[in-house]
Amino acid sequence: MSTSEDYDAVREDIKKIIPNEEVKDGFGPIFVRLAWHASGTYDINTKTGGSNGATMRFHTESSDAANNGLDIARDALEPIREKHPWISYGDLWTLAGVVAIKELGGPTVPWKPGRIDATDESAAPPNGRLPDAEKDEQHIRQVFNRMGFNDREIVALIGAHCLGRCHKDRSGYEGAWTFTPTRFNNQFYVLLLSQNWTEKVLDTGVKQFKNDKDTIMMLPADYAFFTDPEFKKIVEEYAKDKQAFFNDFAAAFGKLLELGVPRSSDTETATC
Ligand code: CCH
Repeated sequence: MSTSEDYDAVREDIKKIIPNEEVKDGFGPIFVRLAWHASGTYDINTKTGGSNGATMRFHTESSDAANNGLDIARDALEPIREKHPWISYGDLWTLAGVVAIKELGGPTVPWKPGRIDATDESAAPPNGRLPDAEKDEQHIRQVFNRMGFNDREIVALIGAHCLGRCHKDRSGYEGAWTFTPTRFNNQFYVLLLSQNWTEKVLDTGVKQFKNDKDTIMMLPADYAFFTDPEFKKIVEEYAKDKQAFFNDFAAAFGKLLELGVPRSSDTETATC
């Protein structure tokens, strides 16, 4: 039985590899994306998908176009798994996201171990469950409602786009959302409201939004948080109140990582 000291040792090892001179933005942002994509396949109706099982180890899920580039995060974590072979991949990937948020200046996200790795591909959810960056607010609500999130939680979660960037060779999109892509803050909301966003078509034919100086970007799906009046109200609140964002983000991200994780009363108390 692993103790909380064992998990602390894993946390320390994750912290050590997050800053990396050779990797743009280090590994923090991509660890957050890995934790989210491992969890965001959950379907509340069929109770399938989610981080339990770590099914992104299998071809079906790793080859979903939405997961392009996440092999970089999984490979970076592999030496930590080799050093601590008792930890499940599901726990390691979600913990890496939580540690990254904290290391980059964000809130403490509640996290519990207990994910059990699936042994074969049959546990993997079908492709296409993650949100499509090209789409609008109707699609976003559909996808996040399927996971069990309401408007306020959806707006809080998208604030993670303060971190990292889009890579042309991974998603087809290009650029960072903020001027501080290695700091967890409420700049996604501040910039969404304060910059003048216009359409930009990349040479690949992909459409995104740029600010006047073309130094930062928004995806069409991000821009929907500006145009949808209900989303926008919450965006305005988080742009003004960083603490409200941090509190709501920590709760929503913690909930995301728990989706589909079996909990008995025993593991329920083994918080970490
Ligand atoms: Fe995201 N995200 N995301 N995202 N995402 C991308 C990158 C990151 C969408 C699309 C994209 C969330 C929600 C959405 C991160 C965290 C979260 C990319 C670029 C696309 C496209 C990938 C690339 O090219 O490398 C869409 C659409 C939605 C919802 O509608 C949520 C929720 C979270 C976490 C809570 C992070 C972090 C990144 C940066 C990764 C990096 O490598 O820098």
